Amino acid sequence: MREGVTTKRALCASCDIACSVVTEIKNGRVVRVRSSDNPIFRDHICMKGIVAPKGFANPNRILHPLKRVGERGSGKWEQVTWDEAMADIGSRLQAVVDRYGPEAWAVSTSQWNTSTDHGLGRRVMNHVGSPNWISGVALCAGNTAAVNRFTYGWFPFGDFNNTRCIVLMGHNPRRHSWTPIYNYIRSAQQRGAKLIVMDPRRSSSAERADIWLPLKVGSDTAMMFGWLKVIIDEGLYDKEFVAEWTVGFDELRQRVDEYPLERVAELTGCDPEMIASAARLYATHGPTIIPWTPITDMQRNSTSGIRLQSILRAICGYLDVPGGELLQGFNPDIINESEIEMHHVLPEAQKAKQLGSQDHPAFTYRGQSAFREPTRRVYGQEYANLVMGCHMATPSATFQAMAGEGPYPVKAFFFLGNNPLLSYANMPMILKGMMNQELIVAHEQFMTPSAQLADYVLPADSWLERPWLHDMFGWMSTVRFSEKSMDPPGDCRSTFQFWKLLAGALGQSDIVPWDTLEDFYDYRVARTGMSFADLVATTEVHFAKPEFRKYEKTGFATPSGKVELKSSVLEGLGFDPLPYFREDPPRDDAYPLMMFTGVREDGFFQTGHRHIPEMRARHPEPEIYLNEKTARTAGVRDGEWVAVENQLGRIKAKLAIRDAMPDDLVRVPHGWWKPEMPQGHGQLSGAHDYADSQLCRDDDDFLDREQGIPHIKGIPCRVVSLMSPSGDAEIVDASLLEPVE
Ligand SMILES: Nc1nc2c(c(=O)[nH]1)N[C@H]1C(S)=C(S)[C@@H](COP(=O)(O)OP(=O)(O)OC[C@H]3O[C@@H](n4cnc5c(=O)[nH]c(N)nc54)[C@H](O)[C@@H]3O)O[C@H]1N2
Ligand SMILES: Nc1nc2c(c(=O)[nH]1)N[C@H]1C(S)=C(S)[C@@H](COP(=O)(O)OP(=O)(O)OC[C@H]3O[C@@H](n4cnc5c(=O)[nH]c(N)nc54)[C@H](O)[C@@H]3O)O[C@H]1N2
Ligand code: SF4
Ligand SMILES: [Mo]
Repeated sequence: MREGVTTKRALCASCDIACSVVTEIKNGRVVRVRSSDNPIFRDHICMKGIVAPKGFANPNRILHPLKRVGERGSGKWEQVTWDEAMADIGSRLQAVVDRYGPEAWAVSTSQWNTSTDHGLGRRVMNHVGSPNWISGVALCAGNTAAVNRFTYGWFPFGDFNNTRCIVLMGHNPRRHSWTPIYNYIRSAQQRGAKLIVMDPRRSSSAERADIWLPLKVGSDTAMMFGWLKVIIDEGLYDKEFVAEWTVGFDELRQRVDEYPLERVAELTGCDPEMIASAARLYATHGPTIIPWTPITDMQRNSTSGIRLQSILRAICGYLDVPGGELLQGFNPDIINESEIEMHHVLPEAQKAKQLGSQDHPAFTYRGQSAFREPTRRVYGQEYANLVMGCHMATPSATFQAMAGEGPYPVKAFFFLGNNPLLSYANMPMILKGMMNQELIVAHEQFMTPSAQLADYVLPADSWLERPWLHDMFGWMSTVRFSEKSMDPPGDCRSTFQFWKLLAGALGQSDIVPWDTLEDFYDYRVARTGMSFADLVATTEVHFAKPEFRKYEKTGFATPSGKVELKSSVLEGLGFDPLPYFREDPPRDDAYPLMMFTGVREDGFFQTGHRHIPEMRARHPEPEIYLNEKTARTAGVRDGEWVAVENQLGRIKAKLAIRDAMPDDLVRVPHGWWKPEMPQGHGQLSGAHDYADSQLCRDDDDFLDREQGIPHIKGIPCRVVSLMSPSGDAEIVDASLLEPVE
């Protein structure tokens, strides 16, 4: 160890996968982040984790509370204290609640960025009386968790260590993208496990796959119907499990019969023989896992797609078996976040007002209420807010209400660790909604385009600067611990402190009665008989005792206690109880190409990290991908600036020719803005030029019916040349590092 350097064990929260890392500290500051010494976690680290000390020490970091002094979005701020800010925020929020009702307050967060929220935001909202909480998890894992419950009551996590086959539906973990999952897949393959990949693009996972199905963008749900057709027709499912533990098999079979392989081949553009081989491999080479994929979280057929994944897992006998899909339940030794949220205090009449719940109820209180009783029966409590996704308002409906388009006004909007303008669909509507607010509060580390529109921007701490008790989003029953490595700079404070201060400012200090985050953690871990300080110092992971086929004792947490292939809950909500496939709406000749947003960039997490020179060097500009033939037809050339346009909006990007792209498909990068560009309404640091949310539609043809989430994997568009370059400043030397993909 170098002189004067001490170390701490931490969990990286620079993305949402929480790698175990070691921080090296000198003179009270973290100088290096490296991979954990524990062999279980070694090599779970990526460039974003490594660059964290530099990223958080960047001069752009917001260090003090800022209060807007000019017009909204004028970029004029004055520095205030937390006390001054919170007193004013408390009274202005109270005024909104008094005038319009508590439902006029909406909050948007994402779990990982605000890792010390722990359900306290919901707890405060539930006491105030607002159901209108939204999150990026509506497009990413939270919604999958909610939809998985329809079939078997919980959200399984794949047993990567023992599985014999892995199916990636679009999902493409890489060395610098969800590194632990990438490492698990690589080591499973080294053990001999098979890999099946569905991806329209020849991704790096597709290249390593035993079977690659190059399906049409957005057609995953049709593909799974094809698999089921083969598996059911050829009798490759677990007949005993189906007979004993499922309901609705005959109806499912009838629905599946509507999808003969020729039809599936047409809908997906894949060879029927290949579809059949993949299905046979899935069913016969088990236990197989279909790890959660965000790709089916963001499609028109998302609910059916996620349901079909659940159905495949169940009928092939992979639920809760070693090497299969583990239904872990809560860790019994800690107070879980669903308990902290206290959903029972929010009156039913307020729950019923949750935005979006009438038209698209799947993950709202209304859609999930049928699971309260079964969840109590199996998991011992009524509310299981897995991955925070099981009691959300619908984002699009929330922004419409904010914009004054009914059903009632929303007039105060808070966002924590979230960049709403860029992180949902239909940025024009989000912008309209934000400009129509009486109070906007942001808890942020950086002046994002969204924060630029706030009344208050409150400075957030980072994962280096706080301890963390990570309960794996309530999804798995492991609990992990992170030490605080250094003090936060300036006036930066944790999300825990944010909610504590807000509860105080609303005159309701008793809602968050703990003085410090550590006190709160002591309360949460009391059942272990240890303090948080002891646990964090001695324990890397706290496991619940592993048990398999727990359903044999408890049944499944569905109304029937069985796996519901035909969902009684969806039927009760007035939806088709069986999965189905909605085809693309008729095309407009003016938009001959299809786009998707995604292919995550190594150096950034979502909309963040654009301020870090080392990361920007890898991706100085937003890039769209086309193959050579499509570029030629569109009349655009490699390296030139182009516009991508559709009925909703337009973005600019540089064109990169990639032969891994299929014909007529455009990859649009997610979440682009440039911190170095002018702030404020008008430019929003380049968000108006580059943000993909301007192309992500949320009209009915582009919304999943049950959940109301947008279809961002397959949007018609066109690509046109921009004759004059945008004049954007060159950022840094792009040759510093070679791109990986
Ligand atoms: N470095 C880095 N790592 C990250 C992130 C980051 O921002 N940066 N973000 C993290 C987060 S929050 C997430 S959700 C994940 C996302 O990570 P992934 O799930 O890997 O998602 P993407 O990289 O967007 O795209 C994966 C693949 O989906 C394919 N694809 C596009 N449309 C479709 C479709 O309709 N069907 C199918 N089957 N495939 C399709 C694309 O061609 C691409 O190869 O990455 C995580 N990891
Ligand atoms: N249009 C469109 N929308 C999408 C997607 C898409 O591809 N296209 N992808 C979806 C996916 S997969 C996801 S995961 C979501 C993600 O949605 P978000 O969670 O909103 O995404 P981020 O870009 O990570 O925004 C997080 C903000 O949190 C700040 N932050 C980071 N750490 C902390 C912290 O410790 N405390 C606080 N208070 N703030 C912090 C960062 O500076 C950043 O500005 O977006 C979804 N939305
Ligand atoms: S993959 Fe990278 S950014 Fe994500 S937790 Fe691990 S080290 Fe941090
Ligand atoms: Mo995500």
